[in-house]
Amino acid sequence: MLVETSDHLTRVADRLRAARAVTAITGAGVSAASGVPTFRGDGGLWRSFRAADLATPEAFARDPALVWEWYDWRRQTIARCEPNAAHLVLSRWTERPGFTLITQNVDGLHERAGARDVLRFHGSIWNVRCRDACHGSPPSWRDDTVPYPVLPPPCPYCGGIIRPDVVWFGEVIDPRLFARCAAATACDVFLAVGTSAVVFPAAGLVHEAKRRGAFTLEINLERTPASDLLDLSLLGPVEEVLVELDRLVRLPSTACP
Ligand code: BV8
Repeated sequence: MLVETSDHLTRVADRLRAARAVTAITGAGVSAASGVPTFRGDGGLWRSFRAADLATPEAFARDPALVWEWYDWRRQTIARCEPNAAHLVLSRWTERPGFTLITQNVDGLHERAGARDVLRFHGSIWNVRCRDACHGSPPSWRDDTVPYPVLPPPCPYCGGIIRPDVVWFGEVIDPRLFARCAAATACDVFLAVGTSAVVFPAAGLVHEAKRRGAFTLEINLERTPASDLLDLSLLGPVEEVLVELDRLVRLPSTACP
């Protein structure tokens, strides 16, 4: 895999090395090697449900216990997972001035790998909030309880119930967060890493980066609806491709003087 794309990788490494601003958005493919089920791949099903059937306010209103069974199962699964090589490379890249890491993932593995200032586009499975935004409760708080003894978990402030502090389908992205992510599309290189590019508005960020003149590429196991738009599609396991890219970036430049 790496051999046939080595010239592409070298080109990308040269661009990354020379870039003033680099932005990456990650999806579930980055965490697949850690054992976290992706949304639309083989692991995308839970019992007979698709993620999109459960990750909605309507599903939660209809059956909060069922939705919490899914989230509690995911939290238990993720708690047993470790960051993989892709998370570690991206964590190192967040130390570089001008680098912005946006993730659609809610698993927290980028942060556990040490990444700084991760823009969590869809929130975190480890944060919760009162379903009713009760008077005594903060807007969101961290809760690492695994597994929950009772589902749905009660709100400690009002005795109602809590919900995962994630963005469900049909819910809007926090406008301030969205503005920071949109601003980060003004960059020299924009990477879409391990995402099927089907969920909007996250998938629209690469289109915006392209419109603003960034060199745009995806690193994925398969082509996506964004592939034809991008300057380059690197097909391969992201936990291998990013490691090789990182190695090349750290070599002296190969670009002609
Ligand atoms: C919004 C948090 C405005 C929850 C997630 C009708 C009504 C309402 C809205 C819509 C509608 N029609 C369309 C919409 C918009 C909707 C949308 O985009 N729907 C899609 C499905 C058509 N979006 C929204 O609703 C958004 N809000 O639009 O607000 C609005 C409001 C009201 C009405 C209209 C508009 C909010 C969307 C947020 C949903 N929440 N997550 C939770 O996680 O529990 S999305 C969920 O999908 C995850 O966050 C996930 O990250 C994200 C994207 O999926 P991917 O990460 O790409 O994962 P996937 O499995 O799909 O792909 C993985 C890829 O990796 C694959 O390509 C695979 O090949 C590859 N891969 C696997 N292993 C590897 C690999 N690649 C490399 N290496 C490997 N090892």
